[in-house]
Amino acid sequence: MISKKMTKALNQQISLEGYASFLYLSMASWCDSEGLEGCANFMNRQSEEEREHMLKIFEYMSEVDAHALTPAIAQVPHKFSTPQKMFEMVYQHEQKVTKSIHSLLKIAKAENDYTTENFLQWYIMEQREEENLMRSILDKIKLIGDSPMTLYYIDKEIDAINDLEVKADAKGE
Ligand code: OFO
Repeated sequence: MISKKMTKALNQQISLEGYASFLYLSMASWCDSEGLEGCANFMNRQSEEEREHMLKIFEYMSEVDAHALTPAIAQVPHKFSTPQKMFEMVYQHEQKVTKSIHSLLKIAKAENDYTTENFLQWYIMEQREEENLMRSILDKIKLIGDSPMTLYYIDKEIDAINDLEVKADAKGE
């Protein structure tokens, strides 16, 4: 059994992961409406991943006899002006998620909650990878240039990155 404080904090994390899933789904839909198919594929996959991150916490809480709550999701934005602005928002959100995971770990350490500490290690690694991925995408967009003339190339690049991610997932990396 985990503490009340930890239960509350994990439920907040559920809400954050759920928000990310909806935000990325909204981004996928916007990309689609702009003809950016590669970016839409990438964001759809990210949205799915965030849902998995959320469900993983449900599963864990059930294992430790804590009550996981389905979150109320705040309205996410629907328009993102350019892929660069959109990925800047993604990167910022991932940084927020990382901070939140670190706060959870702090609570687990303070409470000698080794079980939750162990559970959170997966998220620490995941966030490191996610931040790195989003930063490298932003670097690429900056290199190519975010203008109507280069949108086609940006979209192709993001689609290629998505393919690599799908292949890595299939290999279990
Ligand atoms: Fe689950 O927040 Fe991104 O990875």
